Amino acid sequence: MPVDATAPYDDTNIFAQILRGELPCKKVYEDEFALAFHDIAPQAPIHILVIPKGRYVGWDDFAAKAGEAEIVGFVRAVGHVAREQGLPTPGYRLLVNVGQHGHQMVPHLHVHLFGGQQFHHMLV
Ligand code: DGP
Repeated sequence: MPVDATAPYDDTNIFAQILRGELPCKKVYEDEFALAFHDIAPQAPIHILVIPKGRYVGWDDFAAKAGEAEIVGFVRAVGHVAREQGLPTPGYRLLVNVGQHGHQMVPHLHVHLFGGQQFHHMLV
């Protein structure tokens, strides 16, 4: 079942457990604001999830409640990962699923970074 992105943060969610080091992940980058790791079920040759370290269910509470340093730090972390993966040229795709209609399955904000292939049209 997709999550309710307006629900209170649930500290037992799988990405919270990864952040606390209770579950493993294939980490590609970490800094003060973000952790990036390979998706467990990749949908493209490169499929990385970038998550903020703060307790945000989805895009909306992140945008509303995160501090400016957190927002800037998180956005820069996504860019850093893309550069580290060699993606700015030829390009890549970012995706954020939000709530039920967005089919968000994990209630901790995550940006999907897809690359390594030619994408043709929006995923729907
Ligand atoms: P979304 O539908 O946007 O909530 O995508 C959730 C993604 O999280 C999905 O692509 C699969 C991935 N995922 C779920 N559980 C785990 C896990 O335990 N480890 C990793 N690395 N990825 C996971």
